[in-house]
Amino acid sequence: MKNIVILISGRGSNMEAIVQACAQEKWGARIAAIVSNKATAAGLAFAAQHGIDTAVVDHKQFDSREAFDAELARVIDGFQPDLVVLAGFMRILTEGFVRHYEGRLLNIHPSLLPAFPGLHTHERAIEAGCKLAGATVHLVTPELDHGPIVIQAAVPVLPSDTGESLSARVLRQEHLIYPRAVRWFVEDQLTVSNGRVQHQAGAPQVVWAAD
Ligand code: NHR
Ligand code: GAR
Repeated sequence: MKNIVILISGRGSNMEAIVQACAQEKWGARIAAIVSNKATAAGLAFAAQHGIDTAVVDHKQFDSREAFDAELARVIDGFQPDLVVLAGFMRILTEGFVRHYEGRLLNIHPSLLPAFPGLHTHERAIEAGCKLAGATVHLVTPELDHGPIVIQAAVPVLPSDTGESLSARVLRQEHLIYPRAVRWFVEDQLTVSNGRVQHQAGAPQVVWAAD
């Protein structure tokens, strides 16, 4: 049984999608804990209701990123993770933290990377006149939003879109691709070479969504 630890900062809808897929599809894995940097994160209540261990490491209690990341890693390691999943986790992680979890740290980013790393991706895609937007699941490397890409979903940007309407369209696809990527990882179906991730049996690593 592999242990998955999920890091959140807020709503936790991607975390919910992973928890539900893990149970429904009977993965050979368990969600060992949900860890948040914010005590008020709504996702913590969902986790507790589902009998999943939770922990809070409040970044505001630390005077450096290194000190926060050291405590975060200590708490995570207490759950003996095979995989650490960033799901709407909003703190940039230090190189030391990322190296500690190298090859077993996944993130979902709400853009078609390498376009729009960082924050406010939907507003930036609309502002740039993009006709396509989407989400990317990638392995985390020290350079923000630059790690090897596991799967991407693409959606149209409509002329009437606001950041809110576009983020809702992208989020529906996030809930599809993130559980799929996590399942591939825990079932050892991914190979990484030269910074590229391949599904060993050739499962499609792109999702096209019209709506
Ligand atoms: N850390 C590393 N080293 N590499 C990545 O690829 C990371 C990471 C930490 C988080 C998620 C990420 C995203 O998908 C992620 C990927 C937070 C920020 C940010 O600017 C940027 C990207 C991501 C997450 N955070 C501010 C900070 O000062 C705080 C913003 C806030 O609290 O709202 O850390 O987009
Ligand atoms: C998701 O859209 C995720 O891709 C994004 O925040 C949202 C979290 O929603 N992540 C980032 O922007 C990381 N910087 P959720 O808490 O409901 O999963």
